[in-house]
Amino acid sequence: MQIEEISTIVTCPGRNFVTAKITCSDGTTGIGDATLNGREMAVVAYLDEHVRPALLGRDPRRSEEIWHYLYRGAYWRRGPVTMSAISAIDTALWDIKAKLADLPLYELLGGRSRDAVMVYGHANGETIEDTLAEVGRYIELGYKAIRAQTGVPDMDSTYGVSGDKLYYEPADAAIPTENVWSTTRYLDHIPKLFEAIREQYGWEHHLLHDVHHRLTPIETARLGKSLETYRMFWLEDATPAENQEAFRLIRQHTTTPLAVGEIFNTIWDCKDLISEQLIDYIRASVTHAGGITHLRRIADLAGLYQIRTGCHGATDNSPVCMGAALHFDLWVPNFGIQEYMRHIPETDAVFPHAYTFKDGYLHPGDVPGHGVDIDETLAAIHPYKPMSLPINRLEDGTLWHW
Ligand code: CS2
Ligand code: MG
Repeated sequence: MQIEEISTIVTCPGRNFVTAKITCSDGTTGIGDATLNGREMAVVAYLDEHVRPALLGRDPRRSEEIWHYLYRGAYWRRGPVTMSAISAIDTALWDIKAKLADLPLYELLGGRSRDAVMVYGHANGETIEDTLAEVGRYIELGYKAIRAQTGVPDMDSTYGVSGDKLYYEPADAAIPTENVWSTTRYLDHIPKLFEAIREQYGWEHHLLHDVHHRLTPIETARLGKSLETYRMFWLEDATPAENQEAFRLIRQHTTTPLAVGEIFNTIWDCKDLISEQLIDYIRASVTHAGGITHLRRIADLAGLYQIRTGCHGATDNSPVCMGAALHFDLWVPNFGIQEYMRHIPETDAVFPHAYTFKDGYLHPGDVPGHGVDIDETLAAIHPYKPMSLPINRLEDGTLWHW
């Protein structure tokens, strides 16, 4: 059996997605998500120019060897572009492997460790009142866990707040939109949001919040302490995590659980965070952290230190990522939670899938493979649209973290 063709399908049904499709000599196909928000075409070039020629003719069942062939063979290891390309190929090969076995992907990983996958939705609003209403809507939709984000008085924008409530798409212009940020105003305001949520909705639901890399470690410690009263499920990406040691300082000051890792792309990005138990949830995703093959390794390391998974699942992770992630989530012993930002109907039409939502849980379905397909005819009517993520500045113009 051989890899006969590898194609990259770029489509923009509401937002840009890149899908790697592998076709085998027996006709079996598999797909993987290769979307890197704002840098999509870099991954397309990597796949078309450097991966495809090297893999044609190889045995698709040798997925572990192919992973190392692409990782070590690149010489220039790691990084989001390389690892998104490897992730997409790996996911497609696991999809093929499961189809050849005529089994849902989770069975090949070790079978179910739970009945379904608890997910969290995104409630956001310009004001605390608006966000409270959105939290209520997610509770009505059956969510057990809700991420809450709100605008900050006297700030024109902040992360995670959008006009469109159910779908949040931050890549909003070809040339980066410029946002302005004030840590002081933000730190004064956010505790009021969670006080209001607990006051109005009580303690039955898990509450999450994403700081999106914008604080220093000591500011994170301050925010973590100020939120302890509201029993957060996690505080996410509070400070840039390249400096893994920074989390030692945070840990000295607060018991608020910490989640990090959606922008990580290998185990090396989080080895110290995990082995020193500096975080509580690892957010690495199937799409950006080396596919199923590598994400299993990250999860197994995390499991040694009682750290749980909380895979990234934003709108720029395609339904292919969501489908593969749900098979991973159903299996992984140290599962924590799965992010679930719903895709718009236009996107779902291009990516028919077997996963379903019910009462705050997702289930991947039981069709062979990861259960997601791509309608290439529909995909073709949505041409790529250059879009970038915003940049962020402090009020004095200093470039900050978006
Ligand atoms: C966010 C993402 O969902 C999240 O936790 O951090 O929406 C992130 O902003 C986007 O994936 C960036 O493309
Ligand atoms: Mg995030």
